[in-house]
Amino acid sequence: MVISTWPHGLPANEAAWKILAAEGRALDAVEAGARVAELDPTVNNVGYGGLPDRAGVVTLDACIMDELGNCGAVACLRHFKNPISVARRVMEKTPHVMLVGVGAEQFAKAQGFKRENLLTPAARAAWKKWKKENRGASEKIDAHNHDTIGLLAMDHRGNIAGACTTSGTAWKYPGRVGDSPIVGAGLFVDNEVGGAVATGHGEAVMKIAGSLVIVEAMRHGLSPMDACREAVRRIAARQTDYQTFQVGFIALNKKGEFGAFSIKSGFTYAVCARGGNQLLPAKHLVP
Ligand code: SD4
Repeated sequence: MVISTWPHGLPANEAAWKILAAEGRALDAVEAGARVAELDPTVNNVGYGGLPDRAGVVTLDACIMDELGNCGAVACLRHFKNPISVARRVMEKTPHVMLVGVGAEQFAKAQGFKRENLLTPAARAAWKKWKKENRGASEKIDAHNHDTIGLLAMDHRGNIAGACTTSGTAWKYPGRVGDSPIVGAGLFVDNEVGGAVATGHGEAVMKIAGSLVIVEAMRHGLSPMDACREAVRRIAARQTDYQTFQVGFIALNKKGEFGAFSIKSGFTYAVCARGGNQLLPAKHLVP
């Protein structure tokens, strides 16, 4: 099975499912699913078509994790449409876990990835409008400005892998990196237990190492949904402004049970298994 964040999880799940149904590996499935959202210019918080930073530059963050506990990540990557695949190469072809900025771009180029312009006319127009309105600080991620994709898949061997990819918050400070490429924050997988992925206001997720909290809570017996609820509870307990932003988590355990929880209403996730592919609303803490 495969689960993923937001409505664009549906087409992503389809791509992942093709691999899972053919008895492929969970790692290949989550990469294929993430690439669908990255290449879709209408998904404006991921990959090509993502909204830029305050200087008008699109910078991407991604990480991927396999069933053996291997992981790879890129952060603040410009010019490459599929950061998830670059992250996988970091995992498979280097002794490192994460490459950032210019170094990550040089690595991507050396690995044969094509350098491209990521700023679509629509994203550029949105940036110009933001500049003109001079709204100042980066926007917090709320109901209307999100759509990072995170995926968790379990293959026919029962192995779990995960992927998370984003262009981060719109109008962020140049150089800002969120939770999505940080192993333990935006994504964590422990094949003994399960996996978790985060979406929403990344700073809030990083402060509690959100995905790790969820996997550890599942290790101690919580259901995927209760584990996601526990991570949201920690954010609400420690961050007094939690009602001003959105965070959503999804999780999958070794039994194939899944769940999600968010701070506010409006967070949906896509669940695909043999019976079909459907979008479900997550339970939430506040209306
Ligand atoms: C970030 N968590 O960079 C990401 C953004 C996101 O839906 O999830 N948007 O903070």
